[in-house]
Amino acid sequence: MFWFLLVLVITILGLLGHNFPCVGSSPHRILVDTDVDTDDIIALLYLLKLNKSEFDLVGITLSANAWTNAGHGVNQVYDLLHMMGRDDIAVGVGGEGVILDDGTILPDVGGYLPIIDQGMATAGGCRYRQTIPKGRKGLLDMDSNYGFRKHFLPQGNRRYTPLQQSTAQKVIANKVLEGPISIFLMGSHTNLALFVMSNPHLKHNIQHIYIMGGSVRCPNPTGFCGNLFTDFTSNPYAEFNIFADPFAAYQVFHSGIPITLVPLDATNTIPTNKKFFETFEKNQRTFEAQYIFKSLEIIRDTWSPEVFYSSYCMWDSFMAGVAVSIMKNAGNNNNNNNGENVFAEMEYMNITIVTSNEPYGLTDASNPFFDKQITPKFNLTLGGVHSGHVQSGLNDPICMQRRDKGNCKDGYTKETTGPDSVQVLVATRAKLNKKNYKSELDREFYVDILDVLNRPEEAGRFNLSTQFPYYREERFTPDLSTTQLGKPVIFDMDMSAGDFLTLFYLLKVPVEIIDLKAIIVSPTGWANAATIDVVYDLLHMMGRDDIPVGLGYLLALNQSDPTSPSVGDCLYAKAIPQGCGGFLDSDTLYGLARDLPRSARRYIAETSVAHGAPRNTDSPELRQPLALEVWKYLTKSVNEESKITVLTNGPLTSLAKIISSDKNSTSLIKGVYIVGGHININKSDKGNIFTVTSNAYAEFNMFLDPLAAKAVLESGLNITLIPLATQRNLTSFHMMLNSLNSTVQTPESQFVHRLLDRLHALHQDHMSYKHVGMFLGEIVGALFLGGDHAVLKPKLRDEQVKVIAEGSESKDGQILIDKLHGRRVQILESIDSRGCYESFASKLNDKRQSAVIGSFEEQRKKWITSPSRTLRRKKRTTPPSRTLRRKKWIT
Ligand SMILES: *[C@@H]1O[C@H](CO)[C@@H](O)[C@H](O)[C@H]1NC(C)=O
Ligand SMILES: *[C@@H]1O[C@H](CO)[C@@H](O)[C@H](O)[C@H]1NC(C)=O
Ligand SMILES: *[C@@H]1O[C@H](CO)[C@@H](O)[C@H](O)[C@H]1NC(C)=O
Ligand SMILES: *[C@@H]1O[C@H](CO)[C@@H](O)[C@H](O)[C@H]1NC(C)=O
Ligand SMILES: *[C@@H]1O[C@H](CO)[C@@H](O)[C@H](O)[C@H]1NC(C)=O
Ligand SMILES: *[C@@H]1O[C@H](CO)[C@@H](O)[C@H](O)[C@H]1NC(C)=O
Ligand SMILES: *[C@@H]1O[C@H](CO)[C@@H](O)[C@H](O)[C@H]1NC(C)=O
Ligand SMILES: *[C@@H]1O[C@H](CO)[C@@H](O)[C@H](O)[C@H]1NC(C)=O
Ligand SMILES: *[C@@H]1O[C@H](CO)[C@@H](O)[C@H](O)[C@H]1NC(C)=O
Ligand SMILES: [Ca+2]
Ligand SMILES: [Ca+2]
Repeated sequence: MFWFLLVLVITILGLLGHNFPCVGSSPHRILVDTDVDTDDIIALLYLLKLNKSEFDLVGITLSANAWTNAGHGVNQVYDLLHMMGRDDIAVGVGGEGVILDDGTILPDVGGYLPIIDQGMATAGGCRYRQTIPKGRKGLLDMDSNYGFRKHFLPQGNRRYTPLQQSTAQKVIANKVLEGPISIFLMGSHTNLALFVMSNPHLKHNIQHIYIMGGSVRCPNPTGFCGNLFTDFTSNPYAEFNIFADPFAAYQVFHSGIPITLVPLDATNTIPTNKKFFETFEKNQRTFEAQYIFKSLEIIRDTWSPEVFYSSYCMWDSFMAGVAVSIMKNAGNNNNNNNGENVFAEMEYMNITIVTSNEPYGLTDASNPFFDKQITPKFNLTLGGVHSGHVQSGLNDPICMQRRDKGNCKDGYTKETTGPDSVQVLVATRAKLNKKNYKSELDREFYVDILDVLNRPEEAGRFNLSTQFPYYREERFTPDLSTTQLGKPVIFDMDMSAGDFLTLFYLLKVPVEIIDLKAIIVSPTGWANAATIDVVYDLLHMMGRDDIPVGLGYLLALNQSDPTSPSVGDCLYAKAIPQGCGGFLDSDTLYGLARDLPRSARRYIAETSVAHGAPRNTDSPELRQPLALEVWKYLTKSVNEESKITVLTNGPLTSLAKIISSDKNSTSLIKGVYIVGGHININKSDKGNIFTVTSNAYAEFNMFLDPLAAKAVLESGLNITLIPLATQRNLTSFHMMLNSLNSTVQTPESQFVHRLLDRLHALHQDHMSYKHVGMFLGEIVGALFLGGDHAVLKPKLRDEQVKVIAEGSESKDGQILIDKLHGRRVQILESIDSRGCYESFASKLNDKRQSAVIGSFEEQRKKWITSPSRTLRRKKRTTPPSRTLRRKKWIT
């Protein structure tokens, strides 16, 4: 009864709101769907600063199939909201739902993939996404907001937690059900399209959709209509937000819901020009203004300033301004059909979204809506606008028929008349500043945004360093001057869960046995590049801020584009799920990364002219070193006795690149321990690539970069392979947890215990986590390298092997025994699992070489307590057995 009444009340309220929008003076409710680029952050902060009784931002959902990686994006949004005192705003991302072959959309589809490629999993190709750089000026910079996010934003309690995170679909549904709402789209349209396609009965509650995206009337100042700067040669028409999922955009535009579009046509007329930038520099009276200005400053300094001033435009923020002004003018009568507003000239245009290229009705292998389908997916019409050739990638030959100009138009917001067009209100240019003669800023919106961001009302409460009264950045390094150091080792990791377990272990092996010289991260595996910050934090916790961390290559060999090397295909990387158990979880270390203390070291886009930047940034010395630079630096001091041992726990991309770019490198490497590879002994002995069913016998670390595996194998290096069969001896969460559960514990063993506990629970609870057991075996390489062989009882054999790397998805990464042409390697045939669990646990529980700062919680306490008191307490609790003495620098 209660529920019935509640539903009735909500329904009545909904109806009232819908039919009589003039009732009372309730605020305009807004939901933002964002890809968390810097300009989205500006737009979000702008909206959060508005008078809440006029504009109420009620929900934020993340569009995670283009310019942001879900785990990094969602935590950045949580931190932004915490700064603004708005922990109440619902945030949605991802979801594990699927779309069936017949077009049935099951609830909670994650939106990680464009609708055309969405099937039964969150793993999948990168047809459109491949135009986005994975590294600098791309996902790495968005995920970290150029490195400035970790430096500035406070940390609150909200964060991504596996299986507890609200999904985008749920948040949209809840907010739409609660009453009339306007939706602002600032990224791809996937989330909203999925919502309207599966909930047509709720459309009436969406009053209006405001969109930043598209490019209608050509050309823009670059000479092209679109902005696919990495892919003009195949598609000069599209703009990124629409291109990320043209079919979704089509669904949104043709949904019947009123639409206002702010395309590049308009945003090109409001760049972040020099005058605006300099005025902004002098006007940073709030934390949010500071955050935005400093972000823009790094962007300017890492781009060339001329390019920045002319082409870094106000995209999403301008849309937000125009939308809010239109809503304000509509007033309570909701009557502003011509979109009167103070910031932009508006015009009605009839447009459509191009989702496939003429001639239609041709089902080549490019179009999964029709290809191999008995009835086309979603009952689409054969011969209709969705049935032509769909751009398949950067070098799609069909898109490059004309010399030096591409002819594919996927994602083009094309002006057209006829039955397939929709009438849309379009912003054509930014209005000049007529009102405010005193201001030197020549656009109305320039004045407004600085005014809004600097308002004392609804201002941010703190940044990271003002959140805590005794905040300081420290660096911990051990004093090893009198220690006889052991074997020099480089650890090359892809930041999978098992690699973090491995790293903890390596740091616990006495430095007299293993001297961990450097870490190389290879972001061609289970985690995205920005996760390098988790590595920095772990090292900080363990008092090892002295260990250099080099960022490896972002694309597997032969995957990068010959003309735009920063982007490329994902033939192999597409095997990693985007959602649960995949990137989302690795990037956040299953939600636990934020429990590590925060290191002062971090990825940062800052750089200097000496390293190829157009100008020196504020702190060029903070620049993120690359894998090859770390390698060069280490090998300067290598001699015959101190040759380096390499342990790889991921794809071999970085190692292969190092070998090929430094011919002397092989003579400096003593041996390589490779965790990975599968040698099947019979048909039923399968590999572990569970997402690529056609390839039954490969193992991930080989498959993710087969050419690199081949290059390393054939390099003549002394290789020990720790294959899947041996790793698979370690699959018991129970035994591992039990061995760690001793009366003596260290902060690191507690952390590892929590991580394993969580993996174990997820493994039991949810289909999407069935594979996580395989991460346990990743520690075997380090154990073999640093552990006691009497306990581990390793058995080795020699074998001649080769790895398949032919560009064939169904065979690549498989290892074959070949007595004639194979390379001789040592294979770790078996290792005692009990010995492994015990060695691992006893090292982690060892009080020596233990954490210098146990957790973020401990760091937080230190930052809210006066330093003199902290020192007294520290003295009492420091165990005398610690061999690593601590040195601190306060920077
Ligand atoms: C916010 O808007 C309401 C209603 O229009 C008004 O009463 C109030 O004074 C405004 N607050 C501020 C700080 O402008
Ligand atoms: C945080 O805010 C304080 C006070 O405004 C400022 O001095 C400091 O520079 C800010 N921190 C950063 C990293 O910008
Ligand atoms: C758009 O189409 C409508 C009919 O669908 C037509 O009345 C109108 O004139 C068209 N507008 C433009 C700008 O072509
Ligand atoms: C496709 O059409 C058939 C028959 O008209 C209908 O039963 C089915 O629900 C439709 N499927 C979708 C996804 O619209
Ligand atoms: C790299 O890929 C291209 C096709 O994109 C192929 O022709 C070439 O053989 C590949 N190279 C290697 C070494 O596999
Ligand atoms: C390789 O070693 C040779 C001889 O030691 C040296 O002359 C040469 O400079 C080295 N090359 C590189 C790239 O370090
Ligand atoms: C390779 O390294 C192993 C120890 O890691 C050693 O026993 C073996 O002799 C080395 N092989 C060669 C050819 O150097
Ligand atoms: C750890 O040990 C304690 C006491 O010995 C026990 O209560 C607890 O259940 C154990 N936890 C696990 C995960 O085995
Ligand atoms: C697995 O571990 C057991 C001991 O727990 C050992 O007897 C066996 O040889 C190991 N097998 C492999 C393949 O490592
Ligand atoms: Ca955006
Ligand atoms: Ca790994």
